[in-house]
Amino acid sequence: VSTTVVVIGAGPAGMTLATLLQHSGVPCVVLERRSREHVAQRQRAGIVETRAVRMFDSWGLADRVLGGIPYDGILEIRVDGCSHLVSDRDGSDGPVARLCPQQVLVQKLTETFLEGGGDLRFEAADVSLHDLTGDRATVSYRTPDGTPHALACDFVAGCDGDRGVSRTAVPDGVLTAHAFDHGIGWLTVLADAPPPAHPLLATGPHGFAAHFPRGPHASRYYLQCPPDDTPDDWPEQRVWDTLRTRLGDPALGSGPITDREVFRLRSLVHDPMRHGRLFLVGDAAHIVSPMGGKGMNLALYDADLLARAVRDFVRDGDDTALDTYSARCLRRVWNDQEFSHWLTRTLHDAGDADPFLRHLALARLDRLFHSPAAARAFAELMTGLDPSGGA
Ligand code: FAS
Repeated sequence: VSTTVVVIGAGPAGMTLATLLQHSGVPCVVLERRSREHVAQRQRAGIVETRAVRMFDSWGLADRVLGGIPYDGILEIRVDGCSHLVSDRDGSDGPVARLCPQQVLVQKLTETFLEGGGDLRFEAADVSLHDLTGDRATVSYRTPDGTPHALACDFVAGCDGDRGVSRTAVPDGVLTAHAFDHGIGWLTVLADAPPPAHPLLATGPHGFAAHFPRGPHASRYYLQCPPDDTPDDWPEQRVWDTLRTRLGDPALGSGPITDREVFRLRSLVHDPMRHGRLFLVGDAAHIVSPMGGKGMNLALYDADLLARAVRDFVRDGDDTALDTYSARCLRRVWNDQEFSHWLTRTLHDAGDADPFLRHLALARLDRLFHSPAAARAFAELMTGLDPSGGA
């Protein structure tokens, strides 16, 4: 059997790409390892940035695929208990960011794709890629009953995340991995607890904490912790006590904790994001610390570029955008890596770092809170509309 694009992975990258390809009349097949139920409940990101909202809007899909509520653009940064509000409003016209939980976006994209007759195959096992530099590529896999299948295609989109199979199909020495480990651990907690009025980042002598909305009755929290901690080191009472101390809010509401994991803040970029007929999209190509809220939004950016590039090739035989896909994605990836790195370093150094670094970080925040030019630059980075990241 053959198609134009085989999309591996049905997360934000895969389902955005598949829906945009479908919208462009380009045939594709999506192969997802897990079940629909499992993918639908995977809770991670919570903000679709302004640029991504306008991207869906430009495709005429925003109302169909974006749930949640408009984001008022206000971010609260609390330094040593003192609150400062910064805004992502940059004065540009058009729809604004949305507080749309990642699983809501993925569910709506999946519904839209399937309602449009899309070919999405869940529980596809042992996916493997072949002939990526030949005249046509082949993707083989097994259905749950063990039956082997093979799909011939013009392009393979590796949307299978950081631990997927597509990147491993690239011969050694082709990709360069640029990795950075901040040496910082975060405990991330999901709870059915009242969300904050605005996304909140807090830093001070007791360390970093954050509180984000994840729907009308849920919250995601982050707590800086030793990188080698495990969730067992953080029983419920310690979580709430530490959050109340670091957020400077003794009356912080609590609720049942529904997920808890510890991870190291790390960044990773694979270059190039293409090998022959394989195009890497989203986390399969890059990982960024959640601080800047850019991980999922970068996946949406890559998917938009690849959909337009494949459409240009299929419709007009023009492969220019395919040839420049990797360079254009990487320009934004590094721009967002730099923003996330800056924010991660600043908010952690302003807390319990060595005195000189702490003063540097406090000076950066002071500039952000008092200089209109610094606030505007920050707003552009928050919205994703900054021109330095590419169109
Ligand atoms: P995903 O990992 O989401 O999806 C990959 C898909 O491929 C999965 O469905 C997987 O099952 C499938 N797959 C894997 N291997 C396969 C195989 N061999 N065959 C077939 N299918 C396969 N980002 C933000 O922007 N803001 C945040 O606040 C934020 N918070 C986060 C919190 C946590 C705890 C984590 C872990 C991440 C967070 N992120 C955040 C980043 C995250 O949202 C990713 O950027 C986003 O999921 C990337 O989407 P995809 O590239 O589609 O990868």
